Formats: sequence, C-alpha cells, structure tokens
Amino acid sequence: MSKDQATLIVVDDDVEVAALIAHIGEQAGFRVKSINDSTQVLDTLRIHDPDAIVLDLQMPALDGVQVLRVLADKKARAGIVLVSGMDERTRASAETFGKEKGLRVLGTMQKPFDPEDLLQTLRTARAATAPLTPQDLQNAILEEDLLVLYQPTVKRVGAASWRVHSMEALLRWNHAERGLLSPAEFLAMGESSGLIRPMTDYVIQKGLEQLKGWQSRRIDLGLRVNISASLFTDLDFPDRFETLMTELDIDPAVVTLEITETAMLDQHPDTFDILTRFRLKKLNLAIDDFGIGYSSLTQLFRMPFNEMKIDKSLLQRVPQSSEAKIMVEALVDLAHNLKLTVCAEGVETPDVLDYLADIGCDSAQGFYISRPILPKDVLGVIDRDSANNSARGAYASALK
Ligand code: G
Ligand code: MN
Repeated sequence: MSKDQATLIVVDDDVEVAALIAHIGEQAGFRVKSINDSTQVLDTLRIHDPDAIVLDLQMPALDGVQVLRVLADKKARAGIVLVSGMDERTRASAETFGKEKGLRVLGTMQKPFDPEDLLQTLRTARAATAPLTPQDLQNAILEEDLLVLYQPTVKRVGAASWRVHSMEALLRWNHAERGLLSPAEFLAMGESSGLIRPMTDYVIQKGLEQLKGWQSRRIDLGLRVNISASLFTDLDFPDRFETLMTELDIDPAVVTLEITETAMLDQHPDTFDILTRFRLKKLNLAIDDFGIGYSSLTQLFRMPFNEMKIDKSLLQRVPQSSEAKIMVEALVDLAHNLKLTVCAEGVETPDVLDYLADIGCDSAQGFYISRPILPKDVLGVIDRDSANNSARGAYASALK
C-alpha cells in the first residue's frame, strides 16, 4: 500500500457494519482494509502501518481491549476510534486503558452510530495525516499553541545520592488534532523554514521567566535550554541572551545551553566566536546527545564546552549490553580527563542510576527520575526529592 495515501483499518466481526465503516472511511479519504477476524490484527499490522483504526470492542476470539494491548505493544501511531454497543462507562474505561498504554484514542462511539458522526471523526483523523507545513507552525507560534515542559536532572551529592538540580526546558506543540507533538516531529521543518529562531526565542523567554519564578520562591534550580547549532550564525545572539538575563536579574551560571546537531558546529565560521562569548558571559555549554550521530571527539576540546550529555540510546542499552557499559565508562573518563562534567540521559531504571553512581557520573536524567512535566508539577517533584533525601539520604524510587 503506497505511503502517500492514508490507511484505515476496520476491525469488526460484523461484516455488514465493517462494510459500512469501510465506506465511510473511503468517503473521508482513507484507503481501507477490513478485518472481520480479530486474530488477524497482528498479521495485518506486519504489512500495514495504519494512520487510523476503527475498532469494535466486543468480538469473539480477541476482544477490543486485547487488540488495544497488541497495538500498544507494537507502539501503533494510528488514531483509534472505539465502537461498541456497550454503555458509555465501559467504552470510557476502554478508552482510558488505551490512552494509559500510550495509544492515540480519538474517541468512542455507541452502536448503532450516526454515520455523519463517524464521517466527521474520520475526516478529522484524515486531516491529521497530512504533512505539517511551515504555515501550520507559524500559526502555532502566533497563536501560542506551543508550550514548554520541564524535565528534571539530578546531581550526585555523595557516593550514591542524587538531588534535583536543574530543569531542561522542552518545547511541545499542542496540536488540536494530533495532540502533543515533540520537536522530533517538527524540528526539521523548523530548521528548513527558518522558524527555528522564533521557536527557540519562545523557549528561552518562557524558560528564563520560569527560572525567575522559581528563584522568587527560593527554589534553587538551574535551567537548561536546547539550542540548535544552526542558530550560531547570529553574532548578536549572546548579547540578546545577556540582555534578557539582566532584565530578569538571572545569574548566567545557573543556565546551560545544550547544543545539538553538532555536525554543523564546524561549518559556520562564527560558531567559535558565539560559543566562546557565551562562555565568557559565564553560561554553561553542554554538548548534547553525545555518543551518537554527529558528535565528534575533536569538538570536545576545540569548542568551549564544560559539560557532556551522554545520549539516551547508550544508557537504554546499559542493562543488557556490556559494550554499552564500556562506552559509557569511556565517555565518563574522557569527559573528566578533559575537565568536563557528565550528565547521562535516558535513565529508565533504578539499576542504571546506581550504576552511574558507581562509575562516578556527575548527573543524570531520564524517565526513572521524571518524565517531562508541566511547570505546575515542578514543585511536587522538588518536595518529594527533599523528603526522600532527608528521610534516607539517598535517592528513592518514589520520585517518578
Ligand atoms: O535530544 P534531547 O536529549 O534534548 O531529548 C530530550 C527528549 O528525550 C525529551 O523530549 C524526552 O521526552 C526524551 N526523554 C527524556 N528522558 C528519556 C528516557 O529516559 N527515555 C526515553 N525513551 N526518552 C527520554
Ligand atoms: Mn537536551
């Protein structure tokens, strides 16, 4: 099935209902594949990567909830509409189950459903499969559909205890039809359309204001902001940043710029100038996602970085791979020998955090410590961290 046409999979044991849904799906612009025997869902998913799924909850063999489990295991990206003759509460409960498993459940529908309602829902789902355009992003910036989440990092304070130390500002696009989008889904378009600059300005402004807010409540936190290397062509960038910090009375030493896409660092002649001036102004500079892709060893000593962030893909492999451990240990040593501090990203289990303490890593970040959170939830994380530390003097799994 060609990738330029959106695909809908209909899963319903009632052949007539499936045919009706398929017809409505085609009207909404989908190419449709119907399955009447739910045990075939897995086989179908091997061949097709659907954009949308209409799923009956009551079926013989595998029921709808079991199918949702299969979809969650496959990390399906499709928008899912649940249909059932069951009451509202049962449908709502299935919807909650799906969402908690990380699925994109678009809604539920009572059988017999109104074909117009389903058509409307599927049209919206179809619209969401069209590629995002720079114009969409421009509108999102103007209409403030962007938001900033914060992901804590912890710093090692002693042999094996960790304290929340800083918050990484992470941009999200709150899209009406598609939900919360990560930069991975629109960053490339932002770079190619030049919108990366207003996007970054937005995160810097919000992040520094948030930092100011924490400081006025005597919450001692650092702020981390991601900066694309493509922005290091603008010689006034460090001065604009400094002006903003001065206006808000912020100490630059608590701010870290995390620099990604480092292949480009070597390309523009002004990068050295700009990075060095940021460092002279006492901001911290981290080389982000180190250990994969573009990062180059020579940049570590040619550029004025003072922190290395080890990419999450390495830490995620630590539990099962001795090679990953060898890499992480070598990177920690390398950073320390070059007088850089090290932060490990992608810590997903307590064992990995303990391991990082054993090998002398300085700070850590990852889902085990905390997922990215809304600003309003930051205080809760700090309070739990303080409680854990005063109770046991060690980092505890309660902080999740
Ligand atoms: O590229 P950068 O390191 O800035 O990426 C941060 C992104 O990684 C965030 O959007 C966040 O959602 C994701 N992330 C952070 N911690 C973890 C983790 O422990 N596991 C996984 N899979 N993703 C993570
Ligand atoms: Mn980062």
